[in-house]
Amino acid sequence: MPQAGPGVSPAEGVTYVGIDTLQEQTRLKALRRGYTFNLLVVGRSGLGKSTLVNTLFKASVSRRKSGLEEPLPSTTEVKTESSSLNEGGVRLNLTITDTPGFGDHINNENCWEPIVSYIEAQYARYLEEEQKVNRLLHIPDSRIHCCVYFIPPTGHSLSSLDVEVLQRLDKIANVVPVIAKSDTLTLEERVAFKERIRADLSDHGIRVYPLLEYEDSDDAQENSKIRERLPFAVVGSTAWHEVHGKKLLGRRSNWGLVEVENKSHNDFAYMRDMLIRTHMQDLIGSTAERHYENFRRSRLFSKASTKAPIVNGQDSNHMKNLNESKI
Ligand SMILES: Nc1nc2c(ncn2[C@@H]2O[C@H](COP(=O)(O)OP(=O)(O)OP(=O)(O)O)[C@@H](O)[C@H]2O)c(=O)[nH]1
Ligand SMILES: [Mg+2]
Repeated sequence: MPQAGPGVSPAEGVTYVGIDTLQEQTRLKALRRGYTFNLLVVGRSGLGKSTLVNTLFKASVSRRKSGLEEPLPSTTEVKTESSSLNEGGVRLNLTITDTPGFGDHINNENCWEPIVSYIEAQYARYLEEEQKVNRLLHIPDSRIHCCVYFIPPTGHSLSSLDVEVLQRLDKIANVVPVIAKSDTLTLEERVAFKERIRADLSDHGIRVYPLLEYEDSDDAQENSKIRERLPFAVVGSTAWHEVHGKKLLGRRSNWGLVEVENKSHNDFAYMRDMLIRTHMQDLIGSTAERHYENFRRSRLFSKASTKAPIVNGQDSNHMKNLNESKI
């Protein structure tokens, strides 16, 4: 009778192969390598994008700083900030890219171009690395996994500029819409505004994350709850306030304190939870599987259709690529 031990399972006569350790092997490898999550904030000028970037870092990354902060200057260039987090042995490199606001000019034609170019440049960079003959085993990932789009808290409907920008962004990235400065709306106004925006998004065929057609049945319930809450009505602040001996991020006014992370005050915590706690892996995966894949396909297709002539029996584009990869 076979003995239980290395190579032999306790069950009689069955040799233990060890495939049940595959999951653990994959987990350990992922832990060692760590995760990268890249977020982009986009919207008109002065809607609180930079404030929200700082709020996210403070609420998710550091709780050490305290006191009131200096007012933020208007953002004039694309700025990327990273932070390395380590929780329970899992390493996460969280990168948030802040963009200058747009929509201030009389003519706002093509004001979305720098943002679209930025997102595509990250895909192009990845593709270039992927196509090298001697490519890196783990290509540094700067692709935007989620684009948080700020809607002005007008209480009316989506403006034509917002529609135009969103129609371009949803084709190339996962877009999560948020109502900026939602503390300026009453609770009833918020509910009505959310409904109006959801209707506008659907009327204009704008597809925001999480997309119904790609979801697993396991995620259906959670995703439908998120969709009912979209766009997240957020409040940003980098100022800590002491309430009952606890330090809280919030915005104080004459009539009280709006707590950033209080779910009955605003949706910041719901948004943060979706981005970091529940949907990060799906945002990363869907960027690679759908948006990057679309970019890759169309880039390679257009490259193939403008293929360089054959020189001395060799495809000159291919030779150029080979030469570049040797450098
Ligand atoms: N009421 C309210 N004000 C906010 C909120 N978030 C930011 N602000 C204020 O709005 C102003 C502009 O904030 P920024 O974060 O610089 O806005 P921005 O979108 O980065 O601006 P640009 O870089 O110029 O596009 C500042 O005075 C902030 O204090 C919010 O949630 N509610
Ligand atoms: Mg800014």
